Amino acid sequence: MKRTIYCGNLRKNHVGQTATLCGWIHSRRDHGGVIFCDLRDRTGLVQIVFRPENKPVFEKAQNLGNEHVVQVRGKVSERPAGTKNANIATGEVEVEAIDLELLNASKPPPFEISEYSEAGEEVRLRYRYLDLRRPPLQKNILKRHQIAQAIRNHLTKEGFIEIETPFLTKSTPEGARDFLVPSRMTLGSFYALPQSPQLFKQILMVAGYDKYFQIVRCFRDEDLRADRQPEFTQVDLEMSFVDETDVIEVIEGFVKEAFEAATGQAFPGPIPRMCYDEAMGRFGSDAPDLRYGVELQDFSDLVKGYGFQVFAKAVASGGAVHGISLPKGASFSRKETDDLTQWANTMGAKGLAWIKWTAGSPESPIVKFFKPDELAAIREKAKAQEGDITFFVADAPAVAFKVLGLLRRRMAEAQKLIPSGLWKFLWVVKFPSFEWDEEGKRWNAVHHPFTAPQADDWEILRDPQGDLSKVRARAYDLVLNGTEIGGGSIRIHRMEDQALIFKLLKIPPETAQLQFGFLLEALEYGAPPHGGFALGLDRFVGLLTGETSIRDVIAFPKTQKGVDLMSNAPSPVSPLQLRELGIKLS
Ligand code: AMO
Ligand code: AMP
Repeated sequence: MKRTIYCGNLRKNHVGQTATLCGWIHSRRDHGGVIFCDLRDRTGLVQIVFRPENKPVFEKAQNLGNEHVVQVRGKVSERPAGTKNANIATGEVEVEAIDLELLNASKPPPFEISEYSEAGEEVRLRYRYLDLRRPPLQKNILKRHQIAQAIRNHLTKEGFIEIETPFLTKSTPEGARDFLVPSRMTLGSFYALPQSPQLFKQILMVAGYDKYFQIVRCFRDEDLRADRQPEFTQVDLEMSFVDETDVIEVIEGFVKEAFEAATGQAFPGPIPRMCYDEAMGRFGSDAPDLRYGVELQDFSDLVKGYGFQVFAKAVASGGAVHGISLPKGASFSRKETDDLTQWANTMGAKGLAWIKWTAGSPESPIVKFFKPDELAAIREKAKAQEGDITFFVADAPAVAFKVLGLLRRRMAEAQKLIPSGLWKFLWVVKFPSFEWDEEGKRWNAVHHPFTAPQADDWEILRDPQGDLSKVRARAYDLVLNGTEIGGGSIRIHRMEDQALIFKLLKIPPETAQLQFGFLLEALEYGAPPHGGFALGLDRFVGLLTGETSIRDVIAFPKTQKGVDLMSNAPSPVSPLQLRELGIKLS
């Protein structure tokens, strides 16, 4: 190593020593014959002093530009009184340069390498290596390492074995589109990049490696958002001879280690559990944010006999009327409630009714449809105080939950109801196994088709008239502050059970055979009962570092359009490459 110490580690106790530093020129200031440079490496900055008495070195220093790479040997000295800088960790010392070697020059960077960058994300992603020199990103990347390390250490200590699984493989049914890789050696055939190692980890259980884990890249071709990347990382694990409680215990173990490594705070565990139905009913979401109240209420039974036909008819036709009350919402203007109504329409609601509980009588275009005692009953059910507003959606329960769940979140953000510094973990359990796909007129698996149903629900499955919407899965999702950060389940481990699920999902045996025949075959060779989980590492690190986008915790992320602005991937390939793959573009 050319360096003897990192810039950011120099302190008063090094005074008198000679140090060799390597790094980037952060800034240079000429002060009446003395040159001061801030030298930066990944630990921070230190001030270097070049004096004219040391002529050859001083002359070299005159040509230093920002982001030039240098090696400096010098004597550590205490800064004179009045020149100390309390804002930086090395602010009590400086280095009197003895030697200077320019290792490489730099073009002027397109944006300032500093804590706060005004530069837009596009230019930062194009020059990601410069962006990554900035302290906030360095902190995130380092924290990500510490979190991954804590998880790896913990799972290893618990007896888990890290095993790699293939990237060039077959499609995994996690519900997104696959990224395909054409095969040159088998023209016309394609590998699929794995959406997760789901099939392989189950097969590892059949193979007897009963505690598997992997910190692994997954690939999904889906529409991207702040918390979604086309390639992302999971902490993936699988165990044999376990039930939900065993898996959850292991996960809480490594999540605790990671949380404490990242935040230095005590882990707020054990993590409470909530059934899916309760989560939807109270929060309108399967990933509820428990940092604030504002819970949904079910008004269906109350309003079904009242005179307001929109509500009564909705209940009569099998729908429901749900609502939420927002503290101090009575001050909303007509424009604000109109805008919200319009927004609710775009989210799929037929309407958004509201009542303002003002000091006099309640205000709303719909109050005229209710008698005074009915309004009083509604207000009581709504738990509304004077000055609040209650919003109502009358629709199929799924629509009402969705719109009110989104409204709850939108209002909490707008009204600043979310306290900072709170960490609310939650297990959501007993998900429905299946959801009805109106377009395809078929049932789809909510998780993946290998998820076991609750033991009691096999009866419904085996009954040809059984109502599949009632079947509950042995699935569990981990939620942190309203974001789903992971999910898993106990799996089906008997071939005949799996075959029944495929039949109910209308997956023809040929298709099942083609897509995951290898798993089905493996199930016939002594598959043990098993279950597992996958944590979305990017999302978890994003939340722990307080970032709003997971792009800020990934070294080389892609844009919303799936583009790597630095390497320019994806990009066209040469005609020769296409010919070799037997591909013609249309
Ligand atoms: P699931 O599909 O729920 O489960 O994925 C697990 C977790 O991965 C994260 N995640 C993502 N993060 C960033 N970008 C994405 N595009 C993305 N997609 C998912 C989420 C999610 O909770 N094989 C199962 C796990 C199992 O059953 O063991 C699986 O992949 O945080
Ligand atoms: P209308 O009778 O259609 O003029 O509706 C009267 C009020 O009820 C309006 O404020 C609508 O926004 C509201 N409304 C209509 N349909 C629904 C619905 N499905 N859920 C909630 N409110 C609704």
